[in-house]
Amino acid sequence: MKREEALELVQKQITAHRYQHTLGVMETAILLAEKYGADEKKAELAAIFHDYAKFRDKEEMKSIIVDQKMNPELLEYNSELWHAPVGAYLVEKEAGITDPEILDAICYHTSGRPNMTKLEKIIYLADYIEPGRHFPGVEEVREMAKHDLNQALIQSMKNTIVFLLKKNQRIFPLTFLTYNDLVKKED
Ligand code: DGI
Ligand code: FE
Ligand code: FE
Repeated sequence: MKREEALELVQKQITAHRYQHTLGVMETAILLAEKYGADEKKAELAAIFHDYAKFRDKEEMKSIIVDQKMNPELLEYNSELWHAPVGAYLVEKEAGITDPEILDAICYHTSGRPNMTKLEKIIYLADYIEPGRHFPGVEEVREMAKHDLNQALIQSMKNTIVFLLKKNQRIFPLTFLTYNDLVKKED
């Protein structure tokens, strides 16, 4: 699918602010793919569609999680986590994207997962460091991303976990599993 067609489909689903974020993730993901040797076209499409389901009704997302037999544990955690796996499902169903690498990058863009592919890492990181992001610690991760994809990813996950802890939010187990997997590989 061409960039313009994908952007048009996504623009109908999300707010103007989220669309600007999406453009930032797209640019960043392409740069990271170029730098770290991943498929730039797949990075572009995964980035464009990564937040496709961000504004879907919670009840609709819940039904999809149940009906499609996704991890039921999702329902016990923050509904902010749902748009990633639900997005992967809807992007296939509604936008006709069938490439499993792209769909997995969308599915795991919020939690990550153990044994992430390069494309999955790139989408996770691009989502975190795109130019429109301004939270504490993001500049450090941007610097790391210039040299080491895994170190940058570990730092962004650390920041996210600490951020959630400070808000007294529970951490989705897959987030911890991802973090542990990445750190283990750096030993
Ligand atoms: O959709 P975005 O805002 O671009 O970013 P995202 O998909 O990475 O994250 C969406 C939200 O999910 C964000 O507010 C943080 C939250 N989140 C990420 N990991 C976890 C989490 N929430 C819980 N409870 N547990 C997690 O492990
Ligand atoms: Fe997201
Ligand atoms: Fe995002």
